[in-house]
Amino acid sequence: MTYTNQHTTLTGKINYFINVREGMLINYYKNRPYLITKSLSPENQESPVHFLQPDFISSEYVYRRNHFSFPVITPKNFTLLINGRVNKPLTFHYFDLLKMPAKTIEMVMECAGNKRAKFKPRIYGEQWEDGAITHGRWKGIPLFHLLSFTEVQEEGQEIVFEGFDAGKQKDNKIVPFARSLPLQNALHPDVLVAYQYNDQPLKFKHGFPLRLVVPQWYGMASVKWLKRITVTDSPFHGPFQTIDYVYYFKNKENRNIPVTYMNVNSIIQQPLDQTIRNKGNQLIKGTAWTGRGNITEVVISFDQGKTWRPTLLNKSLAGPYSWVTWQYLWQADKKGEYNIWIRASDSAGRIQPTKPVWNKKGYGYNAISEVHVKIE
Ligand SMILES: Nc1nc2c(c(=O)[nH]1)N[C@H]1C(S)=C(S)[C@@H](COP(=O)(O)O)O[C@H]1N2
Ligand SMILES: [Mo]
Repeated sequence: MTYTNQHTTLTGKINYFINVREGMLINYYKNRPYLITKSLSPENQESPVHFLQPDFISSEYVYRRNHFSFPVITPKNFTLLINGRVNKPLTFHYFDLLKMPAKTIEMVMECAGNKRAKFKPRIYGEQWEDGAITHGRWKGIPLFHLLSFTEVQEEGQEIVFEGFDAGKQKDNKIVPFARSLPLQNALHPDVLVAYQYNDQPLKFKHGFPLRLVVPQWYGMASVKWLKRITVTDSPFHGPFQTIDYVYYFKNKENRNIPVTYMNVNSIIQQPLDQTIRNKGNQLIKGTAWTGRGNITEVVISFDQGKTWRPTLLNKSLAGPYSWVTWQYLWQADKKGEYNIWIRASDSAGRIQPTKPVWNKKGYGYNAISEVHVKIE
């Protein structure tokens, strides 16, 4: 009897405890975004699009794109060597860089493979949906400023950026993650050796202590965990710009083009593909961005592109590399199923195409954005 009582009480207590605890956990996790895992080793995760609504995406929700496992960072990794075709090779220490005159830029960083999952026929590679993108505030030292100390020689043609991470190629050769920029691009005053994101030191997974940031280019140019910067007098042929990050266009010989600037693009963040249970006004909203000039127009269609109406652009983010948010108030008075299309244009005269430009490795997807909605 006593035993049963005790047992009942204990079970009750345990149940009570489990319920309370679960309740707390449910409350805690209920509205908490998670990254969507594509692979864990190397780590590749994207952000759910409806969590990309703030203008400055906090680090924990920023997509993660890695080619290798993470490097081990020790105090000796806090130095950055600049060598090659320079008059004075120099090693800069992280703490010296923090004291130099810095620049802050607001910009979009998007993976070249963002939206790859939408290509038909399907393409091998990480199946990114819409969330391999972030918008934030990076602070760092303009690269040209560091190069003014080392002095670039006349023969200098390209600048190679090497990260501390490395791994095996198909042929078993170990290569670091390294990419180059033509000298004239590298000297652009907004190309930064960055040490902060959204006013915080970079997070380890996003390149701490130092990463390059290259506005307007797809994310592969923004090399993380910077180890060495080398000025070369000949083109660099590393695998991340000869095998990967090249547009191989089908049926067009000799048309392999390096992946550089971002295409004009957009996402719809509200509504998603969903059923809406009350008719009436619906707010449709999202963002748009480009790697050339700025966004001039975002239009919406409910009839597969036969007619388009303007959306309202919010350009409160004034930065030349910022995304814009757009919105449209839709009077959804009739029940039914709808395809909502969104199409952005930029000042360089580019428009999101109706059909994506299929390429073998699946880069630069920017066809019209689309959601399917049912009004009940
Ligand atoms: N060292 C290093 N830098 C890198 C990469 C990498 O794998 N290693 N990936 C690149 C790619 S393809 C992208 S899209 C961005 C992703 O940056 P994030 O992981 O901080 O979002 O970093 C770039 N820089
Ligand atoms: Mo990327």
